[in-house]
Amino acid sequence: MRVGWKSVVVLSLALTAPAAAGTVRGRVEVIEKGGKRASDLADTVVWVEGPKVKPRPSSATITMKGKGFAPRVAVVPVGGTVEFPNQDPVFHNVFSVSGENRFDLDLYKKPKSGAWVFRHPGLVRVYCNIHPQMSAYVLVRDNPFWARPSADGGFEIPDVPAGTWVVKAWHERAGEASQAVTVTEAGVLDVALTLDASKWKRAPHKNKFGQDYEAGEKY
Ligand SMILES: [Cu+2]
Repeated sequence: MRVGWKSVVVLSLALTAPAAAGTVRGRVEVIEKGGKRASDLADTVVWVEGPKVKPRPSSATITMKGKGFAPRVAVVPVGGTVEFPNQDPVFHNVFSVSGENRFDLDLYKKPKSGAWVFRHPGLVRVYCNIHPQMSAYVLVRDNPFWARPSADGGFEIPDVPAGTWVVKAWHERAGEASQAVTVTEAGVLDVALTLDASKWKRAPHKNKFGQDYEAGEKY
């Protein structure tokens, strides 16, 4: 029997139909000094590593105000822009030396602003070259499967393709925790990640030239 072009179209549609996907749901906890659970998980991020799905374009804004960054943690997809407006009456110099995502926006204040397009997945540590106490983080992801947990640590990431992946959680004072999951249409609903911030100590960082900040600037 001759296969008409219509059958070929139907067959190829079937082959390219979206693969099965499920929800990844769970809870993150951050353990503070003395073994207490942190009550504020706002600056925690959870994501799924592995699925090759292009993230939707999006951007973020981190404002410099009162010699600090707000918010202190932003997540953008690869190719996403972060705007860094300066609302202080003094100059700031946003920079990072985090691998391929290194950048330097030089000195500016209002009405000038600065922005950077992040092109490589990973965690980017953002500082100001004038004020060592200023720090923020940009997490750059190569797929759309990330979430910010709610205050109680609960999170839900929908539409994760079926397959075996790694769920990761991050907090600036605890680093990363991870768990392998196998996602099916039924989802994975019991991910439990513990981030240990109990051993964290504030450590000075270098300026954009790789040198210590001048004495007198507080951390
Ligand atoms: Cu500054």
